[in-house]
Amino acid sequence: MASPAPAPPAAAATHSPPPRIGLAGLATMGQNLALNIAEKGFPISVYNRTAAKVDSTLVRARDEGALPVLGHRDPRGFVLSLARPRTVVLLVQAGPAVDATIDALTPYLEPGDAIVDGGNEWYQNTERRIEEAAARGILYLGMGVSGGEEGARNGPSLMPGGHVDAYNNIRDILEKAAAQTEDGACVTFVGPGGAGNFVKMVHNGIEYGDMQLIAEAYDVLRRVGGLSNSEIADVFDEWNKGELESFLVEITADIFTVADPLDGSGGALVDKILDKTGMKGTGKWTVQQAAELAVAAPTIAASLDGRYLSGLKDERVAAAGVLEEEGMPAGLLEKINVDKKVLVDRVRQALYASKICSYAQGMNLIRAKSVEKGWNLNLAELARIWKESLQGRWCSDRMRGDGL
Ligand code: NBP
Repeated sequence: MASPAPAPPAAAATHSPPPRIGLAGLATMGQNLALNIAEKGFPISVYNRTAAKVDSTLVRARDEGALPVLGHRDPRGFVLSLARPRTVVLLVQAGPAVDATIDALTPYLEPGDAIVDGGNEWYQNTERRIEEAAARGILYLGMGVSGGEEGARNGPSLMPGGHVDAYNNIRDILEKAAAQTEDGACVTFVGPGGAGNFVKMVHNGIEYGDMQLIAEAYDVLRRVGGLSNSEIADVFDEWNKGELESFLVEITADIFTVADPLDGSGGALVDKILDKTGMKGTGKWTVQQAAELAVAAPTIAASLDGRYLSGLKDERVAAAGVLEEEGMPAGLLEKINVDKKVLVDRVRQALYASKICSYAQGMNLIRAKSVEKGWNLNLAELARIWKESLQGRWCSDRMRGDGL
């Protein structure tokens, strides 16, 4: 086996002019966003608590076109490598890791410098940190980053909120790094305080709803319509050419064509996947906020319930046995006679209508929070910057690892 290419030196010699921006936290998201920014022509300093990720970032920067990435193994050298006013983007695990990273970097930051947390942070943590940073004269942004690994590398949707001057300092960089659409770059200054994180949280909640709706559409086609996997692949492929066109519908079509590599008889992989899922938390926060603000978000709430129920696998298997004993055999629905063509069209229309309802629920929640907090959020601008990922190709979490 070939040995991996040696890493370039961790701290490349000084770059002229010094980078305006640095990024701390080089796991999936940070590494890809740093390479994206460098590729757009902005030199960037990078740092990670564990030095191995600095090395792997430098190897990628070299291999992906000698990109202007400068590696640092210590927080001081990292911060001092930046031109003032400095901007340090954090992409570490949300919660205590963000506080730990801020503590490590802050002693070297000066008034007028800025911290930009790009994680999926609870908006109140951002509001606390804005105040703590302000006490030292440091600007702060909480910036939702959507698009997963692929988006971070090639064009995410960015939802910065907090101190507008921190945004203006790097606006040109963010506009180049973000996904591009015919309606502009998928970034806008969302609003003050924790607005950026709140909007990203609801955006993730909407995606929970989208996934549940697609799963239910599949279930009806399969159980009621009796469609085979290859017929369902064709249906989703066709839907992806119309108003339902989206990354999620596209990958749904694809999964039905994948054979299980461990099944010699060529069975489909989709039928071997355990119907049990978990979550990371943004959907739960969304539903909690909806309840707090007395906003109806039934699609997002149902998607959360679907996930909770999916976790009760043993109970569901036991219940199926009881129902069978009582004369309700599995597959009962498959005995219903339906016109497949009519069913497919009705499910398509239902899916489209439900998606519109789901997005409306999310927007309504954002509007209610905006009123409560006095954020004055521009909902049309939010729809614009989500255009590449959620809808059609609304710019966001391409479901590849956000762990929604
Ligand atoms: P993770 O959320 O897996 O976090 C790993 C990073 O956090 C590593 O750089 C790690 O450093 C650092 N870290 C931890 Br853990 N504890 C630390 C501490 N006490 N001090 C300093 N650094 C610490 O990374 P990710 O998946 O790239 O996500 C980053 C953020 O972006 C998260 O908030 C996530 O929710 C959000 N997000 C992720 C995605 C996605 O697709 N993954 C999409 C959109 C948003 P180490 O290397 O030294 O352990």
